[in-house]
Amino acid sequence: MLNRAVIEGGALALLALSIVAIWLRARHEARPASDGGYLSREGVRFELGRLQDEALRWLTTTNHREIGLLYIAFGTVAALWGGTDAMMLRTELLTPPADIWTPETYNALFTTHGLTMLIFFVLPVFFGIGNYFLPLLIGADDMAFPRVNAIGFWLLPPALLMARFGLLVQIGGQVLSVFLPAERIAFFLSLREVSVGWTLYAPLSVVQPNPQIDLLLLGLHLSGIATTVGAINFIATVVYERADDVNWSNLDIFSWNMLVTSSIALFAFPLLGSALVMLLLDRNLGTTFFTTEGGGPILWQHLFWFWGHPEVYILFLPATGLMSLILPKFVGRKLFGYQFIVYSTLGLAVMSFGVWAHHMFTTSVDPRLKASFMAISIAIAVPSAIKVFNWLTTMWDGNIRLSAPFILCAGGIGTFIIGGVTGVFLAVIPVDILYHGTYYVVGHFHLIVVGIIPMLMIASSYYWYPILTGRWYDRRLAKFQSGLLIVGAFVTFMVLLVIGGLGLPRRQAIYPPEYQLAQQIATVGGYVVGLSAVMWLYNMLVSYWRGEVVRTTDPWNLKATNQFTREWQWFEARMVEKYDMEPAQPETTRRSYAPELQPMGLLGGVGTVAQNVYRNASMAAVAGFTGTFLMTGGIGTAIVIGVLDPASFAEISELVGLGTSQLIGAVLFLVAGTVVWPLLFLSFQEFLPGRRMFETGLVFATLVATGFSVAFYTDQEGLAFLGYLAFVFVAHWAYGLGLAVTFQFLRSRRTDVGA
Ligand code: HEM
Ligand SMILES: [Cu+2]
Repeated sequence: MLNRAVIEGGALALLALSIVAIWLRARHEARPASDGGYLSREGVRFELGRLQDEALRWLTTTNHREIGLLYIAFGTVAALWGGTDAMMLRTELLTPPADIWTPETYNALFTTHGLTMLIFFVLPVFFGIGNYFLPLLIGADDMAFPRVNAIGFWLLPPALLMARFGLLVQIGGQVLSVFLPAERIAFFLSLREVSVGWTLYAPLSVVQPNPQIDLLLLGLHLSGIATTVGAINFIATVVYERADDVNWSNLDIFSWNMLVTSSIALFAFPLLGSALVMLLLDRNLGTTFFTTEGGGPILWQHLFWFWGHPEVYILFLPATGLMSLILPKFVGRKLFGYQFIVYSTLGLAVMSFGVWAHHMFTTSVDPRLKASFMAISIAIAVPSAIKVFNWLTTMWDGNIRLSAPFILCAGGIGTFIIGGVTGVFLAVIPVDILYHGTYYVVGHFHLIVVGIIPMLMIASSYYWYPILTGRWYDRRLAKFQSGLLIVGAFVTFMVLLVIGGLGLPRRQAIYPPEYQLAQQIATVGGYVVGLSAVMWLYNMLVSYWRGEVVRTTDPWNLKATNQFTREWQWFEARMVEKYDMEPAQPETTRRSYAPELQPMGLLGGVGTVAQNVYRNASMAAVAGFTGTFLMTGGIGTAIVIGVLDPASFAEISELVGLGTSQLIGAVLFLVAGTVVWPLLFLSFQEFLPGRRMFETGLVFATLVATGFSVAFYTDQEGLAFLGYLAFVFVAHWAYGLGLAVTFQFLRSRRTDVGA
């Protein structure tokens, strides 16, 4: 067995040293010494003095951009620390027995890994990005309360140190043990890292004697205060500090998301704080909130998840905000469905408080209550899906620029779709009872927390690098790094979904040998993710000194598509003032893709769709009838030759609660084909530029057919299966083309009449 403190301390020290070395070297090469000689004594003193000044400046700053950078640096340190834990976890899993660390150490690793990443990495980085860019995006001079802002940040480092004091003490103990006999440093060997799991479930967290648990609770409490303080500041800034021309209907989506995330945090974190205090009291003063004879261990789970589920949306929403902000810039189209995205964000915020018990489906909570949590948990997928569809539609027919930020956006959407859909499965009680204790859950949430979340953080770091530093990052390295991150994340967590589906329990250092190959693949994937993170850091550090200098005020050529948003306008003004640059002039502009000059107001999008539906209802009915008629031929033939089982129609009527009747099912199917789908098709088609009806019809039909073929599948095999697929798709294509042709025809007649 290896000593955890030695390995982890050594790894972190090596990492820190390399960072310093790379930074110094890059800086040195950027500014060759004039004489190549040694610094004179005066020079040394001067350098020291400068260092002091710099340190003082960073310790006392209240400037929102500097505090933003501090947050980001802090979050990055936490990510490296939590990431080292993760690498150690995955290394242990290379072999079935617990042969590198003891099972106890393994438990400590996954506990601190989870807490460090969720609490000290994700939100601090998003608060950092928010601090830097939100005031620029809304035209504010600074955050509403600059000093409170600084306090909010400076509470975090002591919180992290407290939470991870166990490891620090152990590392200290290992260093001292070189000089001192073991009995003199007994204290240093007594604290251990917490090993009760990141969810701190009672009764284990109450009865385990390790005093580090108390320190951890205090550290988490402090971080909760820091978060609350920061959240209040964001809310006040967005509400009160907006420039005159920024209103609720043209507030950028990132600021919307920071506002909503902060609001969720404001309601959720006090609960965590109270729960932590109660646990502290139980541990130290003999209260019985969470003991069996008192409130019971389940009470802890309620309190914890009442914070815990909203917390996952707190972490996730800023990433979606960045996506909605960055993606349009790289496809040259304005964000599709601004209003829908805002509403879905607000919807998520409310709903996120009504689903917490889906983490408790295997406890003794009353089944009738569980059913309502199941319903809301399934429903919460709707606002998430709205976002995804809006992003996809934003990309539709766009002018895609294959640069690193775009690659990461695409990867983020991909990981989020799989992470989200697996969550919907888990929201179904019987499914969750099977998978709750398995790697499936680990796969589900990591596809989000190692998917869209870090991907969008990194995408924004590249996208805004010119603003941050006035230089370009290494663009080839960045593309490579983005690809690695996406591949690594998919390999690792898809494998975990599979072995979880096969039933392998999570949180175990030891596992049956037949899973070894899968675990090894996941570990290699994990290393790839780690490698890509280090590459990102290298790129950020070295490019700061050696990156190509940005020589235009519009580095992403955003003016060409009328997307030169406020933060870039700020950048331009600064470059003009500081370096006498000329404001960039685009060679061409494309108005059709530009954001509307006159925003429609928050209700505009909903109104447009409603109007659209109303105006086109009769046209939709005719086209729907034609399409459905054509489709019925294909489906009917499939039933007659026996490759499609008509019994599946009964499930439709069952689904809407009308009993198992094939006839009712078939009627509903036809009604949907005649009315619902054509209207949907029309409302979307209105928004698609170019209006290429036939392609749109085919794509639309293919999507519907895919859903149909999954829903109606009844174990056909071999030739029958092929026949089934062929008929389903051909029938739907006939439907899609029928819709498109009819629409085209009716439209042309309409304009004829008009002329
Ligand atoms: C489509 C929306 C989502 C649904 C329906 C959903 C559903 C679920 C369910 C039912 C569980 C409980 C599984 C179990 O423990 O048996 C779960 C676990 C989890 N989810 Fe999600 N989820 C969604 C989105 C997210 C997002 C966006 C995140 C992260 C930012 C996330 C992070 C987590 C985490 C961390 C856990 C595991 C907690 C643990 O350690 O037990 N989920 N999810
Ligand atoms: Cu949840």
